[in-house]
Amino acid sequence: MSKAFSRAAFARALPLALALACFAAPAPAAEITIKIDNFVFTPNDVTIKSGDVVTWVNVDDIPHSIVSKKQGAFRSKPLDTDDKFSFTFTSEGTFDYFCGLHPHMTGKIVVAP
Ligand SMILES: [Cu+2]
Repeated sequence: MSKAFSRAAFARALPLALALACFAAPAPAAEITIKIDNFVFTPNDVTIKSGDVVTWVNVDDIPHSIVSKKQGAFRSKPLDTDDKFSFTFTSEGTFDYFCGLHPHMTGKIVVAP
């Protein structure tokens, strides 16, 4: 392959490479919904990516809350029926949480790179 040919091929391929690079850009943040019903967080154990948003929705007929075991990571106020609480996870790791009103209710968010 001559230098001239490869340069021309490179020039032709460049727009395609740029287009692919755009597709390779970080995916938009996903939004994950966790339902609270009958004293259970569903899904209970979720793996997400850094930047994703988790929204808890209380569809139970009594109040619940979301409290991170890791002090201060996140904490909702008590959620009445149909109330929501959202948190954007920006650091990797495992975040165990529980209901502040019923501590036996637990769940886990794993934030992968
Ligand atoms: Cu609760």
